[in-house]
Amino acid sequence: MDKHTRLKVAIQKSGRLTEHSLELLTRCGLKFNRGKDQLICHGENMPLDILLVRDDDIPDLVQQDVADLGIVGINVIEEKRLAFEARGIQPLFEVLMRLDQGRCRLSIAVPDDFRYDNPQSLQGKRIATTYPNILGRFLKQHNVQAEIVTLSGAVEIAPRLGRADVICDLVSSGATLTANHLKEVAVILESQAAIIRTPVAVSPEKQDWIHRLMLRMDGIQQVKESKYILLHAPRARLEEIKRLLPGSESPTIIPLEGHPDKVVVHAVCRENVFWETLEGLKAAGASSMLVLPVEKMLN
Ligand code: PRT
Ligand code: ZN
Repeated sequence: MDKHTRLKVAIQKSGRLTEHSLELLTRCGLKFNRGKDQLICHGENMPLDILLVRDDDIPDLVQQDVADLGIVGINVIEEKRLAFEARGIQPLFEVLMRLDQGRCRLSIAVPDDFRYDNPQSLQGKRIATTYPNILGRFLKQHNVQAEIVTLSGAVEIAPRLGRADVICDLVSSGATLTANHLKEVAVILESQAAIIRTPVAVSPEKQDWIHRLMLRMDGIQQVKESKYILLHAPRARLEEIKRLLPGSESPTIIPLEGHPDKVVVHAVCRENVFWETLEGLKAAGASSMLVLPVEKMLN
């Protein structure tokens, strides 16, 4: 009975995506108690439980219908998808939404003194990676024959140990590469966290909760930078003022009691509002400006 009514969401137990994933669920309104070393967190106010697992296991859990949803990097999703396809298994997970967290790229990096002009420079080389399938696809697309050395970690030290000539690894700031005398030469996949779900039909109760969660998450992503701005504007310069409002679609215009030449403008700006913007608005005749953070948005 429970399996058909309570949503199971798999997230990373401990790592770069853990805090973001828990924060996202909290902002969706979920209350839960996270005990130490707990593998399942019971949602107290929603029919939703969190499974805390290794990130690499998340696509498999969704594939096996143990979890209905998962939050995991596109890098892991793509690698798993290609691995399943290579084994003739149809991947049963699809990306519902990309999230604004966990951004990184899967790149080819070479020792500082290695001359790289284009993918052909990799011909005949040994490439160390934990992403053999994504790398294999890249090499195939560029018609390059190279040896893929699959490692489970510490890829960046493989060239120094003589295990490989170059590497293919995740990069965010680039500091790890620099520290290991490597340089990034080609990006083969742009990644960020995403929500995956099983395309297998779920019960109507679960489907309803998935839909509600997606709308809430979409709202959370939208309000991240958004600001609510209120100001008084001379009616004659309204068009100019509207143009100056960053990323706002259709502001609400209200007459200002006792001032026929003025209006009140309410707008949601999808981008941050900086002092320079306010100064520009002031120069265009706006006054009594108020900028507020937006907490929730539902479209
Ligand atoms: O234990 P578990 O298997 O769950 O964790 P994990 O060690 O496999 O994953 P974790 O926590 O390191 O990363 C989880 C996810 O975060 C990854 O799958 C990516 O989607 C995303 N992510 C974002 C990153 C990075 N940025 C990142 N920089 N994952 C790993 N790195 C590593 C990279 O491998 C390299 O060693 O950080 C190093 C490079 O960082 P810079 O900043 O020096 O370039
Ligand atoms: Zn992992």
